[in-house]
Amino acid sequence: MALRYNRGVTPENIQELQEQGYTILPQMIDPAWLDELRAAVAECLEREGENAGGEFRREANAQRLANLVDKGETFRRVIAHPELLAAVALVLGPDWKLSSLNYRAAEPFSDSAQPLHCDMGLLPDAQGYCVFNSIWMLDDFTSDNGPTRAVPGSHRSGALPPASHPDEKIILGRAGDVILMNAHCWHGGTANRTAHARRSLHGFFVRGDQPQQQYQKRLLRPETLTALSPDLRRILALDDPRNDELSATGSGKSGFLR
Ligand SMILES: O=C(O)CCC(=O)C(=O)O
Repeated sequence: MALRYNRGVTPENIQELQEQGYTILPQMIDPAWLDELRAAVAECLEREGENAGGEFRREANAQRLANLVDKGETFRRVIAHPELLAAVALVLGPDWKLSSLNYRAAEPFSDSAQPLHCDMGLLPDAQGYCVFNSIWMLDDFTSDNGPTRAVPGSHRSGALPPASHPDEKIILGRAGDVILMNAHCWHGGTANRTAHARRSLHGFFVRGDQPQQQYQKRLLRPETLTALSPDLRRILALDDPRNDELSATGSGKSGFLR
């Protein structure tokens, strides 16, 4: 496959996001950062063992880690990426915040029971779209290792999806690419038929009037909080009383995990 380099959010990306509901930004993660992210994920999985993902939910046939903002500067670079944030604002408008930063891998030789879903089970409302996700590929997404699937244009259907759909398409890419998605677009995981985990990070954002999936203010340790820049504090809605009210009781909602 020819090498492609990230050139920012192009007019084609914007058109795909608007019409299809998702687009790919190639090579947002450079090789050194990719190595760092993979190593940081491996370290968290090792350290957390069977508690991994416990700040949120566990999922059969998938490895999960939650609350990654608290687990290293290398992860925090994901949620502050300017091109990502430009795309978030394009879909959600000016009033947005991080909802959660998680890791998910389709386990080797596993079926995914993950149905098509809209994130947090939310539909657009009178104010427009309220959920946006980004899937950061830590491995190539190939036709047989559990790539993400999505139904193009479904973000405009105004409905929640059936578990699967004849028009669903798999989304392929190279390690380092990022899928930007209007998360009302029906999407989900697929089976991994290879011997290797298919790893990814999910940087998930919501409109300001929605609760965070993981209430960042409560989850971040004091030593993390003191290391945050003003921009990161804003991205995480740490100084936003409306977010405290919305998120303190914890939405903890998933589009499909109960
Ligand atoms: O990892 C994937 O391919 C998609 C997973 C997903 O949509 C989710 O966990 O909400």
